[in-house]
Amino acid sequence: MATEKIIGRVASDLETLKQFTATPGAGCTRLPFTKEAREAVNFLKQIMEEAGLEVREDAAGNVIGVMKGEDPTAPCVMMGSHYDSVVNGGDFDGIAGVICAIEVARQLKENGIVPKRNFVVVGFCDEEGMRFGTGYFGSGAMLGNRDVNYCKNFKDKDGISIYDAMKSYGLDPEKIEDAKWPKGSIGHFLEAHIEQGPVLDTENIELGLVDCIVGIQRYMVTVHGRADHAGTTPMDMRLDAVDAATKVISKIPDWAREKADGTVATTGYIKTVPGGMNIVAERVEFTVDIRSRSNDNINDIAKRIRAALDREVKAMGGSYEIDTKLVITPVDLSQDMLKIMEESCKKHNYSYKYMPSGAGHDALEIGQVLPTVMLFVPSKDGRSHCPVEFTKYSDFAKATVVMSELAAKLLQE
Ligand code: HGY
Ligand code: MN
Ligand code: MN
Repeated sequence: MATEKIIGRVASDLETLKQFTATPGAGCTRLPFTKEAREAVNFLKQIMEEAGLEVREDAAGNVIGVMKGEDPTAPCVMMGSHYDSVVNGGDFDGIAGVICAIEVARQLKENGIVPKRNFVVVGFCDEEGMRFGTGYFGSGAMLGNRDVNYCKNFKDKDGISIYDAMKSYGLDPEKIEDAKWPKGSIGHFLEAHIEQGPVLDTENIELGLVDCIVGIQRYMVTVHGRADHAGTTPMDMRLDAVDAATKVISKIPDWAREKADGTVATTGYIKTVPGGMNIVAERVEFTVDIRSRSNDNINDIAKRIRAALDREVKAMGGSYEIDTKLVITPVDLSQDMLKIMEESCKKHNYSYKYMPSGAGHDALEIGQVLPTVMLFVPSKDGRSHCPVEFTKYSDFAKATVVMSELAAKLLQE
């Protein structure tokens, strides 16, 4: 039962965490390896300790709290989400899932559950990939998918690499592989998250049982032309990077719409250099984010983008390169765990529906290799990745009741 006590604890924790943003009054900006990340991690450590967990920070910047089970060597049950955010984002994306995990630990203790295996709460670092254009850094490191070269390879808009950002944050990037967990040490992964879309709110449904997560491919494309005078250079003498790039960019949404199955594609970032209104651009940088439940659809759109770049950039007389930032396939989540949560919803008379996730999550990375499940709570008006992102604290409380029953079952098997 989602009591006032549970609602009060979730509200208090999230109200405190709202303060740790680089853009107060303009949403949550909590990028990895920054002052705001450090403040949030310190607070998470404090409330994890207060919940009786053994707390540590790993080599990737993940914050981990362990409720010891009778057999600590058995595969653990892990629950968590990410503590970083996008720029000018909302106060609930990711971080609310970390709080839900801590709240589940509190309820397991209050309900006198004696776990046979460890219950591990995790706040992941840099799920969004907002600063370095990547994604799933903390959860990827936990699975052994991040190394020193990866840390050196990706840089933020100021040219600071993950490697250097980690060092200035107090981590040793040379030790990134220490964040890896031994194969078989994690038995199940659970993640509570805001839906970030309109379905639950529109249909007035309390909880979303997520049965699959879309695959994602992300690219940074740079088209090289030639800087020239915007007035004196005849049109047939220009190497106009914007002309070529926009002929490609403008086709991408239609290629997604043609799939007519929920496939989406977005160009969220475009930059012209040097960026003068009376200068023919020397180069254009733009991102592509393609998502679908069908990996073939994602590959097809990526292929069409390459073919269009070949055609348009060749016609312009310039060149281009594509920097691959993220390639991850769609994932089906655990039907067994979903069924257990469905029974809890029925028991507590919470309305629910099975649904896909159009957003990527740490569960997308982790679900590639082990039994994983997600539970959504409604996003008001479907808005997310913006300051108006909102979910009622009572919705999070309901999710913690359902997930603590799932966790209790798994921990006593
Ligand atoms: O981009 C996403 O889908 C997630 O919010 N990281
Ligand atoms: Mn997000
Ligand atoms: Mn998220």
